[in-house]
Amino acid sequence: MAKVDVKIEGMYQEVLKRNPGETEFHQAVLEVLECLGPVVVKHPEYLERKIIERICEPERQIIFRVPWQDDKGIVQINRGFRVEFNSSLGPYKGGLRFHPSVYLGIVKFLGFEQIFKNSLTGLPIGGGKGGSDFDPKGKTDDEVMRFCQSFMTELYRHLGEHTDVPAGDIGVGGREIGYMFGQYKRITNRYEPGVLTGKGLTWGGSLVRTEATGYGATYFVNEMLKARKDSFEDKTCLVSGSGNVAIYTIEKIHQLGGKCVACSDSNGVIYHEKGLDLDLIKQLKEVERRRISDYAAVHKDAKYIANGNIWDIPCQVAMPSATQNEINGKDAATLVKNGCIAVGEGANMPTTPEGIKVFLEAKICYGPGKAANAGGVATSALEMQQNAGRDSWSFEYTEKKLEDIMVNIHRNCFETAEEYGAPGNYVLGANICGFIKVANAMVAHGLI
Ligand code: NDP
Ligand code: 2IT
Repeated sequence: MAKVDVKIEGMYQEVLKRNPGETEFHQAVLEVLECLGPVVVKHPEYLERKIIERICEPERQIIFRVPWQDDKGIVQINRGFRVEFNSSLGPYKGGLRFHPSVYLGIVKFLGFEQIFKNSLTGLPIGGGKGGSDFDPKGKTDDEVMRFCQSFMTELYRHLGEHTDVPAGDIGVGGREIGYMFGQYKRITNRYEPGVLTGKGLTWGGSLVRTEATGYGATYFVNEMLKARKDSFEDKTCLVSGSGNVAIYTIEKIHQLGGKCVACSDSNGVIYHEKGLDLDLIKQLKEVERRRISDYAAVHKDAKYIANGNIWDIPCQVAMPSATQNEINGKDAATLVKNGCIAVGEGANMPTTPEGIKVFLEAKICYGPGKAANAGGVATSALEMQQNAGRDSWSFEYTEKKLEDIMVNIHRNCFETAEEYGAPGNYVLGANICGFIKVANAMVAHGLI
């Protein structure tokens, strides 16, 4: 990737100094800043108004104590976060992640990426992210409920349909959103569906929101393939993870004629050469909350590889859908060597900078997360639209809107990359296209 422009290099050094130890945040910032050299040449007003420095500094960061009691009555303390990063294009919007690895650096990388992702959707949403170092694994429903209630008891005062609208991310799905919505309603005495997205279908949720991130990422890869006169037909695919995003990525790949042969979790990989049995995965993961290793007990011809590396399996399309930095330089080189022609990121920042370099140099189709996985938050914005209009749309209508949004994001990234002299470079296209819209709004709003 291009070397950071001299003026911008100073800004990056300042980010390092102001945010010590937040390595994931540094990584996310550098990837964007490396693309902005040619942009500030065309737009000197961004330098004059210090748009880049302002964009790197969250508008507001909230860190709070979350006390709760486990089933044995023992007091537990977690830390909660909400980083309200940028509200130039709309209310802060972005998910909540519950995972033991969560700390400020993770929440800030996610919040920073969310600004540009949300801009790319074309919908009126700003960027934010939150979460906790709470680990939902091994907890009972009651424990999860008590944690969510305590978390919302602090967070509610910062939310509102015109202020900040959280949703799910790793470790936060329909169950957690339900408990948080209930507590919000109880504390405020207001039935305000527009305050959270990813809600249940009978209490303000939108059809297609569950499927949206995976479906959207697959549509994005489909567009990249189409741009090269190719398709998913008969392609062997890998999807890492086995959570919400992974499941609906596999589903859409199968609908579009591809064959997904492997998925994973943090313990291991399932490889099923004849194609994954998605009904079984849904039953294991969505209904029974079990581990992916249990798949092999049902399908004797499938192989469970404990601590395996999914990227060692030969494929033509890879869709990382688990977590950050899950594809390093070596994994990327293995994928390319084994004949991979397209990578679409369902997860946020799943490829390290070294891995990205390998994909770009090999000139394969590489769709970065902030473009490829934007279908989730886009459908959240559609949920907000339905809530505001006290309406609910059909599955077909909503899915068509999602598909149109993904086609548009692909086209905008593709055309921006061409305009800036880097055809086929969706990293550059996504970062520049996402940035310019936010930057122009910030210029228009004055120095705030
Ligand atoms: P889920 O909690 O439903 O699933 C997460 C999956 O990733 C699980 O299989 C989990 O395995 C695996 N995983 C999580 N953390 C790690 C880790 N540190 N190492 C290895 N595997 C890990 O989350 P989602 O499917 O919602 O999210 C997946 C990714 O997609 C995340 O990067 C998220 O930020 C991104 N994303 C999600 C959106 C959404 O709408 N949900 C929207 C856009 C992006 P295990 O069970 O073993 O932990
Ligand atoms: O990373 C993401 O875009 C999400 N976790 C979804 C955010 C949302 O508000 O739907």
